[in-house]
Amino acid sequence: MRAQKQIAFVDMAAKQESFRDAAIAGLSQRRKSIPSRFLYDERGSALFERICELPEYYVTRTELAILGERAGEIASRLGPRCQLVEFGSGASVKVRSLLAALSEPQAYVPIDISREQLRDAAHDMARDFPDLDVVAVCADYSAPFTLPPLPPTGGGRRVGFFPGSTIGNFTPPEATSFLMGCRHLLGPGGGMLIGVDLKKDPAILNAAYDDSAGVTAAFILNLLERMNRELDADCDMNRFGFEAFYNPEMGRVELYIRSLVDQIVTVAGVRFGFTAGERIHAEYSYKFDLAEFRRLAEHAGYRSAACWTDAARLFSVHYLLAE
Ligand code: AVJ
Repeated sequence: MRAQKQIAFVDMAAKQESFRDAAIAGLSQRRKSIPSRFLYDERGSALFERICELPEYYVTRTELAILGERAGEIASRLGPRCQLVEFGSGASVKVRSLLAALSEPQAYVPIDISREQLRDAAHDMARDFPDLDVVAVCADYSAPFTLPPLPPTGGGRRVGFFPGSTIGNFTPPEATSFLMGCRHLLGPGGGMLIGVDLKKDPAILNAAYDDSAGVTAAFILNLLERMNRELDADCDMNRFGFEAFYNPEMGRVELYIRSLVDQIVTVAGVRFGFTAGERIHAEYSYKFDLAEFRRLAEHAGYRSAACWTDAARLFSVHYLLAE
């Protein structure tokens, strides 16, 4: 019997870059761009949840199916008394089947930038997994040095969990340094369980990222509406459009906001000129084949220990071990 489970909350979010600074810096560049993590305000998070239910967006349901069907195999790979650290835990949905399958998991460390969602999820997890220590960390995990030292392990392996193919939002060099940062954070013998979306017929990708109901367009254009709400901006939503396509040379889906006319927009008191057709880059979603991702992981100092895919080979879940 364990003495007592605990729930703790560590708030590092004060150090975060503000949306205002990021928007002004991004719009001042020759090629305008806003970091994709700013897509996820309350409205953006709700729109993303709707994306996950779209018939065209196979990503979430395929990954959940792999994690559910292979939970036993995955759990035996990770071993007993694991400490699970989730990067970008959101509502802590995907981790549940894994935690339920693990043998005597010791601790769950959800890391997320959204304070309220994190607090709610941490309480739900502590309630539903009463033998688990829950240490919630409010932080921007894409800047690994902002994370506090993790609680000590109970003899099992420390494993990072990074589902959703969120790794695909990083460029390959960024993904490599993120994985290196995780390796240092997790310590010797650490593991990473990562969801990675696979290369496939571009028609499937184009449909998944430019859905017929226009939910992805609303999700991306919400960046402008968020600027209107929070930064006293005056973006006219009738003067902007949405564009998304798979770029096979770069192996990524590219998502943009496009100015439909020549115009000047004011954001937080700063004026930005747009020519007709000019774009704001909002997100990349890199796709990999299995060997490509293994190579990237090796560059970051891991060896590939296992990999699971669905029958149609749409999506993959990789288990990496620190060398
Ligand atoms: C949550 C970053 C994995 O890239 O598929 C979905 C985000 N953007 N549709 C993805 C997203 C547009 C999603 N990730």
